Amino acid sequence: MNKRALITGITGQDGSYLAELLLGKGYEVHGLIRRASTFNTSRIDHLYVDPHDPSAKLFLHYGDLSDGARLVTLLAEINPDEVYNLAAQSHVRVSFDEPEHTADTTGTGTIRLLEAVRMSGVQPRFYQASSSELYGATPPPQSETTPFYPRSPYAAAKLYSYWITKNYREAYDMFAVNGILFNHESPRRGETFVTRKITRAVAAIKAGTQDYVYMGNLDSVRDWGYAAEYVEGMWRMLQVDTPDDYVLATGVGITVREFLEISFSHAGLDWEKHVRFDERYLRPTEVDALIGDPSKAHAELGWKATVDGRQLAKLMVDADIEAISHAGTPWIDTVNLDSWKMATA
Ligand code: NDP
Ligand code: GDR
Repeated sequence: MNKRALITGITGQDGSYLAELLLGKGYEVHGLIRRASTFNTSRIDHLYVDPHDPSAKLFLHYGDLSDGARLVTLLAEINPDEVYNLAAQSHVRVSFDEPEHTADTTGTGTIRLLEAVRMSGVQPRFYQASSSELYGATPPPQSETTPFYPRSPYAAAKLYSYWITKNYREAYDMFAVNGILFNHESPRRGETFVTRKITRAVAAIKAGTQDYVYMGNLDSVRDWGYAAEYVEGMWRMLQVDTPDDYVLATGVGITVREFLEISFSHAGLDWEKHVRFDERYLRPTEVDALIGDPSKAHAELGWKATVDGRQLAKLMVDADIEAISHAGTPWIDTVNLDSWKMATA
């Protein structure tokens, strides 16, 4: 029998890569999607097969992490072997504007899902999308033993989710793990996160449809990796014998300024001519530097990132330039990672 997985947040960046990975491994994949007035499935449309087709392996279900009863009935109906909780209000800056909503989705949503697992009587392995934002003000390098110091409503909500996942592991003997993932990006990254904002702007400026991009703090340091590699790490965390928490990171940190420089120069542009400051992109409390130590994941899961922030900037610029040239969206990555690495080695 093939395994069955439920992914919350399947329409997001990570959800789409994880769905691809699991379908490729022969899983039956179920995804929770929110009802919206417009279609919100563009990242997974290429995976969709009409459910009437006997070959269909991907099934989508309406639901929301704010609706606990729905989660119970859905879990009972699907009876998954693995649950990946990726859904969240995931934007740090937005969490200062919508702190209560962020707490409800990114924090309380996790306990609703964990309780739904218990109440429905199913026994899946459970993955919680924890974040390097938990470290906040604690300086790098950050590992599984580094103390947390959240600096935003988003990070505080994720802190609750981290601890409640750990508590359910200890209290109810659940196979529940936290993946503490450092920033990971891709051509499918949401357009308002800094990397994608930059690479889309580079493509538009290069195409002559935009002159400037307005940015906030350029001094912060992030450890940017490639999302397609990180979902493999998530899956590996659920395949081990004993549940535990793991950092996934590249171990390489660069500033937003350096990501700008690399992205613009890759397209033959001078970033200083096109970047302007707008204070609206500043955060009331900033996270200055995140650089992960992924040695535990390497030793115990055999997982290692091969693409760092410098390579990622070029990969994402290439994809956005390619997408703009045919007025498309790069949901289906136009860049094959292996051929890209060979071409730029
Ligand atoms: P995205 O913002 O791309 O995707 C978030 C997903 O959550 C979307 O599918 C969204 O649905 C869904 N969602 C939001 N609110 C709800 C809700 N109330 N009920 C059900 N679904 C909801 O995030 P990423 O893919 O980048 O990240 C995945 C997870 O990993 C998130 O929890 C994020 O916080 C966490 N994380 C991400 C990191 C990164 O660098 N990408 C690093 C560390 C942690 P819709 O499409 O309808 O909006
Ligand atoms: P982050 O990602 O907050 O690290 O959270 P984001 O890309 O939003 O910001 C990274 C850094 O860039 C600075 N910055 C700007 N950020 C945005 N979005 N827009 C700007 O114009 C801009 N200018 C400068 C920010 O101040 C910040 O220092 C992401 C999310 O995916 C979380 O869900 C996840 O948990 C963490 O990564 C790990």
